Amino acid sequence: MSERFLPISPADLHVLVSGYQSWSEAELRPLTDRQSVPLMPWRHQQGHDPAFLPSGEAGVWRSHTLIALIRPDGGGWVGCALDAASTFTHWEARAAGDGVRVTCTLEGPPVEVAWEETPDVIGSVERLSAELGRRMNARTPAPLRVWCSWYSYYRNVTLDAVLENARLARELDLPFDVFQVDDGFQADLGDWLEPGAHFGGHVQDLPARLAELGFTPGLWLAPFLAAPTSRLFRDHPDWMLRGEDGRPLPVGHNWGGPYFALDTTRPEVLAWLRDLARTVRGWGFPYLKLDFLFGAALPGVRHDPGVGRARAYRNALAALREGAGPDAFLLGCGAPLAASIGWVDAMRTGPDVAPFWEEESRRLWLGDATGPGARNAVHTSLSRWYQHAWYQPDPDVMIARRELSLLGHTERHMLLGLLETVGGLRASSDPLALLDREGLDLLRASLNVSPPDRPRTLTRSFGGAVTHFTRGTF
Ligand code: 9PG
Repeated sequence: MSERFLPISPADLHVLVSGYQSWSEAELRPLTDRQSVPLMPWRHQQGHDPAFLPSGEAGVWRSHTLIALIRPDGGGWVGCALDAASTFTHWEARAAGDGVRVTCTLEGPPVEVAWEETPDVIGSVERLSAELGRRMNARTPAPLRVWCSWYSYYRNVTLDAVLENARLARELDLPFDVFQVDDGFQADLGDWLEPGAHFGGHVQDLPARLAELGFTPGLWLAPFLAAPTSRLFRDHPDWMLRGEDGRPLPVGHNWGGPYFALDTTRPEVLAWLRDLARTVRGWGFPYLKLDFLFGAALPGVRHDPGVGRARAYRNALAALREGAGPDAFLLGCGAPLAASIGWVDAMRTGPDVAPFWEEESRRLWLGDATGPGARNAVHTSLSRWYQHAWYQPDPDVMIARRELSLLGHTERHMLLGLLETVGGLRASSDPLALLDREGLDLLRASLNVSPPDRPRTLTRSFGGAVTHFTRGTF
């Protein structure tokens, strides 16, 4: 652990922090505020790093990989790990009397960490983040425009619904590159190769028909997870990450129950992952949305205790990349951020957008800003704008429709502002038949790829919702 003391009043500083994985909160806030930590323990595994949670005390801020402390004149201090391949870098800034104590703790072998005092914090954040991206051979291919089934069909997606939207997209000449099937096509969590009862066919039959329409076929997988009801779990209980009691460790709660994660220090698990990626690629899916990736990096008892969490995670990503091929487009989601650099092409940098602004009670009373909602997505993805040097950022979907949505005009335009600021992927789940003239115009505008910018476009016009960006001098 290393420590520095900054002789500056905590009341004069803002702090920029980034949570562990895609859905964890990232923000820029007055240092004297309180970083929230979810009351519900199961949210610690699914939304945070259970080994390095926010503390919940006023004036104490924790961040992964990078931290910045900003004075009112825009100068201040930036700390940034320069490697994340085997080591998680944990930062804490703590108000201590009339100064601030900053500590840096490494989980894993020693790595080079940059620490600088700078007259231009935002510039330094961007420079150090780019340095980390370079050292880890970041992949930043051209961003894609994706239709994804999740944010309107959810788990009720069918083969016909995907095809119908693809046909309509072609008819309307909408500039999508990829049509991606999300969660709902598979028999069970872990049983990816067998069709689910409600999908109305086998997902294997889609690629040829999508390609005929001129779209790249995309598929969602949560490759490191298994439901207790799955064949994968029944056939290979020994493949699961374990608790201290030697039993498979439940690592989260979704899909109506607990689920388990694969122990990726087992060579047979890595072989299975490689085969899985190779199989779906062989079906004709060169675009893969790889979700709930934190599953391979959780604390727990592994077959090979000599392999640390970050390494176990990266070996698993390497296996997927090897199976999918060097030219596959891999989008990470629910993923430890810096530890994914070099293996993924794109990364979700915030929680899910939803067709409503926010679930305020969950955020304010339960301390959980990792849940779905346009507000949480805007808040967190904007606070990670500098990560475009690590992968193509995916700030999640635009919601242009007015039906099946509670978002108002201003809120839809906030999402557009988010995309234009963060850059990266463009995506939509709107059932295209629901869009009127105005909806189609907004959708087209959102599919206009633009280079990443700094979060300043939203600052004054929408000050009420993202007030933290109206403070400071940048
Ligand atoms: C499919 C979805 C979509 C979506 C992903 C992910 O913390 N959580 O409980 C949590 C659950 C689901 C979730 C995000 C967070 O959504 O982000 O795009 O693919 O899975 O199930």
